[in-house]
Amino acid sequence: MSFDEAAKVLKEAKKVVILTGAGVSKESGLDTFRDAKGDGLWSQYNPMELATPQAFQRDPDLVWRWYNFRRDKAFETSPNPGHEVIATWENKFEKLLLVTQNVDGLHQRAGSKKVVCLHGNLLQVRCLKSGKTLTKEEPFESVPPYCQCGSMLRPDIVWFGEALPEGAMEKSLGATLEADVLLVAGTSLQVYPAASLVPYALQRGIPVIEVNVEQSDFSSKTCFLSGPSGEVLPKLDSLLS
Ligand code: BV8
Repeated sequence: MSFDEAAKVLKEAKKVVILTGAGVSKESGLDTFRDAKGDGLWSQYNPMELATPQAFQRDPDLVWRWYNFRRDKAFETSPNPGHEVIATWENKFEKLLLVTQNVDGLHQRAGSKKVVCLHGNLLQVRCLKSGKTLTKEEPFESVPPYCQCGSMLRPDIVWFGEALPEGAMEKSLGATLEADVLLVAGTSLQVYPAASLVPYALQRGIPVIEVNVEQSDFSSKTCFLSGPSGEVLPKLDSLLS
């Protein structure tokens, strides 16, 4: 399928589900997850090992320094045209649900309201004792931070081996089942169960438009639009008006 064919599918669509990953934040200057090591200090750590409850248990200071580094990066960046187009599409389609794997909060800052955050949010923390979540949109002076109750706070992030927020996948799969099209942008589709939205849509014959700078395991079955999402999504949008 080409750009024009993808635009035709979107033009005829009433219900749209969008799944995004770290690639849509790349043009805002944030590293993608697999290269979220940043430079210098973090180059010797593997994000796949730091984003686990075991790492936090073993060395909460180290894990907190990594998340604080990523929080600070997220504060310094702004949404890019890819985030902005997705936000405007909430008013373009009869029904649109954004399902994101990203934790940087950039979709919300771009104006997206109907968002399922599958993996949590860097701007939220959770009390280890009570489980209460707090939004913390300014940098921490020191980490690990502590709750007023005296217990340590953890990032309100879904780590590998942890369950996704209750109902998040059910809501995402339910919307995909009803969708006329699933658009996937900026994700390697390597993390589950998030990536399962794609085979779920394909099995039901729902068209899947994929926006990425490199192919994924599913690209032979999707409508693959090659290019950075910050350029491809505005181009698609211009074909819809
Ligand atoms: C769970 C928070 C069960 C942390 C993250 C099958 C079913 C279920 C689970 C599994 C399964 N198989 C394996 C598992 C276990 C595991 C898993 O998926 N492992 C993988 C590595 C195989 N899954 C889990 O552990 C999940 N939990 O299943 O729990 C359970 C049930 C009940 C009770 C207990 C347990 C939890 C997974 C969540 C992990 N947390 N994030 C943090 O961020 O610090 S996932 C992490 O990876 C990020 O959220 C990231 O978003 C996500 C996915 O990566 P991508 O977003 O795709 O980013 P990536 O870097 O990989 O790729 C970037 C892409 O962008 C590339 O394709 C690139 O080409 C593209 N790109 C670059 N530039 C651009 C671009 N595209 C467009 N434009 C550009 N400019």
